[in-house]
Amino acid sequence: MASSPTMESLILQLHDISAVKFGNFKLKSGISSPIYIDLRLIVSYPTLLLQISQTLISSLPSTTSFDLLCGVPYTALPIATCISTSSKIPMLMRRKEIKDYGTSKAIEGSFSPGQICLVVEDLVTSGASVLETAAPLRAAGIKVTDVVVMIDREQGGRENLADNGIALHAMVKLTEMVRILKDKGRVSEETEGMVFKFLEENRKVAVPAPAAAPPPRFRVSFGERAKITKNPTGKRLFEVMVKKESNLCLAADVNTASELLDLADKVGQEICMLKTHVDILPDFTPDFGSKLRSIAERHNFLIFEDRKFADIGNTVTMQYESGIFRILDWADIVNAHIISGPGIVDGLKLKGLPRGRGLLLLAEMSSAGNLATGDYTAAAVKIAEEHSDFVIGFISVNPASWPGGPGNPAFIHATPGVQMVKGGDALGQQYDTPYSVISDRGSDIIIVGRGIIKAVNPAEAAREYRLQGWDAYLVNCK
Ligand code: 5BU
Repeated sequence: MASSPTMESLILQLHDISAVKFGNFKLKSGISSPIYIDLRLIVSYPTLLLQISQTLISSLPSTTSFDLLCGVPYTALPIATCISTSSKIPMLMRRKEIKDYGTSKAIEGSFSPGQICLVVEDLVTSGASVLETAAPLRAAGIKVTDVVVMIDREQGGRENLADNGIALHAMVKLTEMVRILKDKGRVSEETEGMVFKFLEENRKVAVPAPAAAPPPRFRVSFGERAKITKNPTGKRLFEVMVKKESNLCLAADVNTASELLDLADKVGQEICMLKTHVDILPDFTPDFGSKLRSIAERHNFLIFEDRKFADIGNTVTMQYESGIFRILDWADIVNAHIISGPGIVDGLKLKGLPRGRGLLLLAEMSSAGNLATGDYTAAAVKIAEEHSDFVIGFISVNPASWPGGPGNPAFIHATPGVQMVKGGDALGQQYDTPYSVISDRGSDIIIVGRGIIKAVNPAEAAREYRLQGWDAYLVNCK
């Protein structure tokens, strides 16, 4: 791409002040890099700082609109300040040291919820630090849709940010910058080759996502879907979602029953559903169910025991109703594999339907290498249609990619494997973002466990997930 002279001169100046260096550098991650970029230095060169700020803002498409600016601390703060003073657009500051932004003031400056804030950053690699700044802004009700950055390292940041509903606008891409330096005789062709090779080898290989299906043109609102759902629990779930503006289910995988009850009370107002694995609680007592139900009533959420029944019909009737856990007594919703065939649904329905309970079928799973795909998923849909009085929907991962898309709007889709940034754990779990799960992949409910439980302030984290999940729902809503 041909670059403007201004851009060239900026890049040459960055090289002059050693903000961009070539050699052999050991990065924080331990790997050796042939290029090192340190943009903190620009504060010592006010003319350059000002020029960069002006070029940055002019690299935004004219259609980008915003009311506020916020620099990612610390390097981008002076850049954002320059843009703000010259454009007269007010600035906000995010306090870097505050992680649990619920209890302390995380955002400095004045704003009103609903305003749009442009994030300003110096260098984007994975996009994680931009997301760290976007999170408290969004939690405060500010809209974040665009980020402008000096240098895009082209290592997955653009994609990660897009997955979170943020468009990346870069003044220059790293490869373009190196090419300019080579063309101007600042680096040899060999060095350029080494940098390109390094970038190629360290390009964050995103888990090849199933081809992202185009966003559904529109979705029938949850309120409308409540009206067409036959099962009373399915109906109630849609109604609760509308009332609380929440499509967040907490996966309450904590160590004890008492911790679970405590957590349920803390995050109860943010969620439409709480998911349990009751067999991991060492202090389970027969009154657990009634205690959890009274919290659920107080905060108006449903209880989903993620029991994943898998046996023949006759056995699951007993597993559902009896034993130590007596799941039927307290869980509004349970789920089942269909590996054993439709008899499992008949068995669970026999006990569940008279009590008004609902069932989710496992049509897909979030873990790497799982076998719930293709024909298996299609079989789950068929069984659900045959039992739409009891089956309320599916555990799904990417319903937009199914042959019939998310399909019958009476069915609800709930998706586990959700965190703020794509990734996974060491045991095969795969994470996608709330925005991608709901808006791109056509699901309805995000199921979040460790993203909330391990947060410093789970209630605030839950609020953040709720807002993101709900915003993503509204994107395609009629
Ligand atoms: P996490 O901490 O957000 O990774 O927790 C995910 C929860 O969802 C956890 O309770 C799992 O048992 C559950 N889960 C899942 O991760 N993937 C699946 O396909 C199904 C359930 Br089904």
